[in-house]
Parts: sequence; structure tokens; C-alpha cells
Amino acid sequence: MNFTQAIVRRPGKSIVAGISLAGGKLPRYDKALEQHRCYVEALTTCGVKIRELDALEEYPDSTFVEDVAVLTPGCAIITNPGAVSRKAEVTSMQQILMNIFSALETIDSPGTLDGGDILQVGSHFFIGQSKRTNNDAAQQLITILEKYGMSGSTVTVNDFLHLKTGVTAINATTLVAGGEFIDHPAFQNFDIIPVSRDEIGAANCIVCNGRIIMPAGFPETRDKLKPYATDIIKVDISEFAKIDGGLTCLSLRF
Ligand code: CIR
Repeated sequence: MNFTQAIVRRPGKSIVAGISLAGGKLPRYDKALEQHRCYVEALTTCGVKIRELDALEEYPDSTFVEDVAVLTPGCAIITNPGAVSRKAEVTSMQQILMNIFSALETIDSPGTLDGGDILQVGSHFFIGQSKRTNNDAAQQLITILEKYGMSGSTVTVNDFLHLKTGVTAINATTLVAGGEFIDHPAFQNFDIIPVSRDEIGAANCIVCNGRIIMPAGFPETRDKLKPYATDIIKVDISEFAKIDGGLTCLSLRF
């Protein structure tokens, strides 16, 4: 998990209208902006060059750039997000990725896929089948991956918004996982760092050039992760969590 670059998009004032499963408190724009700044700083500390895109006010969830593309060593894949209000977010990302990647692929209707459902471990991609990502899209993605010498397989997601809300990779053989993914058959060949119910938000971490970026407020998981990194950077993403956003969804890393 070595990255040199990341794409992020500043949240807009419209973030208060982002989709929320729980429908609880609304994010505060000023606080979200400050948390986003700290997130960018954390990636920069990891040695990543940031391309920061302007806010797209017409799309309240557009700060969650991870959902609109899947970046692989062979190609960039433009997704077809599962939420209707998010579909048009792909247009501007396609323009940007066209200038970076020589090969661009797309997931097409009736396939729907959110990048948050894609967990890459080496050259294999686990594809969460969730409320946002369907089997049609999963099969399209597997065909694309195989064309470029990679592979994919599906994992059913029942209890989380996305696959990576509940499980992320720490290295080629180790995952940090919560809930249904702690002892899921799809991950039986991995060492699992389990996240307790109280710290479920900590299952979504970013490993970047030897460091781990994790959400603030999860001391038990932080201690478990310490042996796996030269440094652990905590970032408070409470405003994004109010609308079901985690750490990974705020960037596209490559
Ligand atoms: C949504 O429901 O689409 C946004 N409110 C949250 C997206 C989070 N993205 C992610 O986990 N990859």
C-alpha cells in the first residue's frame, strides 16, 4: 500500500444534505472543512501529493470521491454509483482521470457500483455486494480486472453501507474487520484484527507508505494496530461519519 498521489474534493456547504442511513445529526460545514484540511494534512505527512478539487455544491456527497472510481495499476474504472443523487458525480471525475490514466473503463447500467465496496489486496479485488453495488456491476468489474491481469470476487454485505465500512487491509495478509467480517468465510485465509462493536468506525483505515491513518476516538483498535505501522495518525472525521462517510471514502489513492 504505497501511494504517491491522492485526489480529494473539498466538501461543499451542501454537505448538510448528504445521504444518511441513520438520519441523525447533520454535519456542520465549517467543522467538516477543518476536518477535511486535517485529513489532507495526514495524507501529505505520509508522502502523498494531493490534487484537491473544488467543492461541487450541486452534489452533497461529492466529497466522498472514492465511490466514483476504482483505481488500479492497469486502468481507472469510472463507476455507476448506486444512489441516484450521486450518479452525475462521475462526469467531472472522468475528465480528471482521463488526464492521468492512459486506460479508462466504465461500469454501465444496469450495473451499479460504489468504490467503497471495493477492497484491494494485492492484485485481488473483493467486491462487496451491497445496497449500492449489484451483481451485474461486480461481473463487469471482474471482466475488466481480468483483462488487466488482476482478479475479483464478490462478498455479500448485509450490515454495513459498504464493504470497506466494515473491513480494510493492513497488509497483504492482515485485515482490520468489524461485525459480520470478523469471521467471514471470504476472509478466512487472512489474519484478522477484530474491531469491537464500540469501535466499529475503526474498521475503516488507510495504510499509506508505512503509516496507518485511522479515525480518532478508538483507543483499543489503535493499540492493536500499533505493531503494524511506523506511525499511527488519527484524524477526526466525526462530521463525515454523520452521513456515513469513513476515512477511505474521502480520497482516491494511487
Ligand atoms: C452516501 O451515502 O453515499 C454518503 N453519504 C456516504 C458515502 C461513504 N462512502 C464510502 O464509504 N465509500
